[in-house]
Amino acid sequence: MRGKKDEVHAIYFGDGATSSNGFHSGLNWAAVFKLACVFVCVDNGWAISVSSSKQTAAKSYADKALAYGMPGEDVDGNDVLAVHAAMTKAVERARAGKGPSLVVLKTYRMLGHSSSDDPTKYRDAKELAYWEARDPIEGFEKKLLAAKIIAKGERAKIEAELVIEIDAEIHKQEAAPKMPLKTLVEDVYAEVPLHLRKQYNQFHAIAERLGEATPGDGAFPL
Ligand SMILES: Cc1ncc(C[n+]2csc(CCOP(=O)(O)OP(=O)(O)O)c2C)c(N)n1
Ligand SMILES: [Mg+2]
Repeated sequence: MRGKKDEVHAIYFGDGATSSNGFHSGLNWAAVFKLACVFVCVDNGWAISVSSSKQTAAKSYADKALAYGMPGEDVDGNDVLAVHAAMTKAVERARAGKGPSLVVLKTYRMLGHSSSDDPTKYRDAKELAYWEARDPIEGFEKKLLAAKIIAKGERAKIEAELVIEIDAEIHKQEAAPKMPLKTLVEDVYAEVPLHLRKQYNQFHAIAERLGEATPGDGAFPL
């Protein structure tokens, strides 16, 4: 609501998040107030070890949009152009003041949820092979080669250039000053509530003891 007139916000979340209260109240609120946003569910079929069949009885996560009065669309998340087309449509709708949409990108998570998760414990190797054959980058490269937009070997060159660009940004951010510790509790409420001020002050005492606090990180008055 505070955004500039042509500003549109995309909210990305996994299939697992669709069972949380925030998903339902967020979609409902955004639709009622016709907010300029696009909800993007990255549906990889698994929420850590919980499969989508245990997550929802709906045919698709996109069907949930109907209840909130917004369009919901299932998209092949491994097809770059299909994703671009669906997002363009949803962004234009939001920008025109017609309200939010839910875009569900069907894809797969090739690795675990995190480095401490072992997906071989709950997933079938056949499923992995099925998705391996549908790698979105391989597929897009094939399309670009067939359309003669890129030449053979050009992908490696693009990748090398991107690694250099990402590396430079990482070095820049690593050298940037640390964020003030207080931002841990200052980014949600207009005024930091008492329970967070108390928690922060305890945390700040520890940070000071460990030499991690800098001037300006000082405790809140209670
Ligand atoms: C509000 C909240 N509830 C529960 C959790 C615990 N939790 C962490 S990840 C996760 C599943 C997330 O599923 P998804 O977004 O589909 O992630 P993926 O396994 O695909 O990486 C859950 C329930 C959490 N982090 N926050
Ligand atoms: Mg998931």
